[in-house]
Amino acid sequence: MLTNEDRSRVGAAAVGVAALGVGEAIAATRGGSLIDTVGRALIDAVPVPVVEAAVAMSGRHDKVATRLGVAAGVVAGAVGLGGLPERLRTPVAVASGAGAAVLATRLSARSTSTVAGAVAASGVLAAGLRRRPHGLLGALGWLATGAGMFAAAHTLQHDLDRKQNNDIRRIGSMGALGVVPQDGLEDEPRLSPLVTAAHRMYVADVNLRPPRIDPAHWRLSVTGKVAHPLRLTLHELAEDAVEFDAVMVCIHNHPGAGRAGNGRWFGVPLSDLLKHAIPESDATRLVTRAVDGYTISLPIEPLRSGEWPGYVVIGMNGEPLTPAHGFPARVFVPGLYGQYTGTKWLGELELTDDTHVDYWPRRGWPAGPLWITPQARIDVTAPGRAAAGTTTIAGVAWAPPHGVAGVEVRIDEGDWHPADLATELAPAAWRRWRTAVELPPGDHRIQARAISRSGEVQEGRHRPSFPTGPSGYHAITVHA
Ligand SMILES: Nc1nc2c(c(=O)[nH]1)N[C@H]1C(S)=C(S)[C@@H](COP(=O)(O)O)O[C@H]1N2
Ligand SMILES: [Mo]
Repeated sequence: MLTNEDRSRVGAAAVGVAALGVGEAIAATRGGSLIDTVGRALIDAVPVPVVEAAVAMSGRHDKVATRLGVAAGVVAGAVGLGGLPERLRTPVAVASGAGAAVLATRLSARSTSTVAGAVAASGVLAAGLRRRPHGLLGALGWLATGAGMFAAAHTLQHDLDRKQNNDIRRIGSMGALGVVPQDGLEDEPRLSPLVTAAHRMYVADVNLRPPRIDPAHWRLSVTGKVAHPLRLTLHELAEDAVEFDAVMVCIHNHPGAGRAGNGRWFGVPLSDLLKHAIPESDATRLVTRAVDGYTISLPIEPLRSGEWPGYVVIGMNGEPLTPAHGFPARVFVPGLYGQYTGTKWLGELELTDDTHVDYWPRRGWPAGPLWITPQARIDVTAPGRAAAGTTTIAGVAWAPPHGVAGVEVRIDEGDWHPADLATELAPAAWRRWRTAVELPPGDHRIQARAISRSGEVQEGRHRPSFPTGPSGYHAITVHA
């Protein structure tokens, strides 16, 4: 049997669901989201060890996990609110709504609708919790309201996404993927493709949903310490863009994981843009700033000289960037880890001095930039059961920007044996490899390591991602 206390808790939780649903629906009318705004505030506020643990635990589903966490937090908050003396409930509900509204103005690109959503949600919360207890039937009514509102929010967001995708489709091609690149290992179907399709590419960022950017109004501005500020359209950038092949790797990619992908990118060399803008003599940092204010900065000198070939990228695999991967533009310096390479959803390149501090260093990461270390991943054979005798082992390896000079494989901590390397697409791209090993019956541990053309051998000692990047070998266990 439910006690009265239980009933009132269930009722308060249901009011919490309804309040969040109403807020979410109102925010969605112009593409905002209350849950995502609070989620982003959470991501920005929790200490780095908590972020690291969450990334490790939730992997590819980190965004879903964050949203569920926010929703659970709001519902728990509503239950807590319901337990307060009556005279405190309204002020606390209003205060939490005001807090969310302030966050929205600071963090959300669509702040007006998100602020309206926060106000509406706190109103529903205050009204719903004015009295208690609620009967179970009443709770069902609040829950149904919440569900309907979430459905409405989903439909609104979906329509806006469809409009954005249509805008992107109308742009047409970005680069010429006439021929599909080949490296000679096309007969190994279980191996990762040589070029990662955009929809198969990992997604890593602090936004719970990508900012929606209208390409007709978007401009890239080059500002700050320059003699000749620039304002460029997507079309103007496309006229000066070139294609290049390179692997993008997240610093959270521990050996064997999937936070890496190889693309054929289309972009304007940063050295060209800098030449046109004419940096002033005291300009030392290039700040890449996303439309939502997120920044990653890079030293100007090696970019200007071309020592680090960096690009403003506007296309991937012959098409415009997808929203998840930074449409309409991102900065990419092959060889640097994703969180140091430049921002997605680029709005501005600002030339400044070394007083600028970026998002990640403010949160405890080294100022960087940090370079990707050589890594080999085993894709074939899958962990588990393998036939005894000759078994194919194959995978991908990278060591940007110098390139992969060798991949070696060993069984049960035995001697390292070189694998065959596929044709290299580009030094900064990933390189596929394959070998055949003899497996006696029993359990075996198979490991691989990469060696870069600069002589760097993949480090075998395990190291976590924080603070300078992961190390260790990918290992799979098979039963032959
Ligand atoms: N604006 C913006 N750009 C960003 C990030 C971000 O959070 N916001 N994350 C960076 C990180 S940590 C990585 S690994 C790469 C990931 O790019 P992808 O999602 O296209 O794979 O984007 C980088 N650029
Ligand atoms: Mo990352």
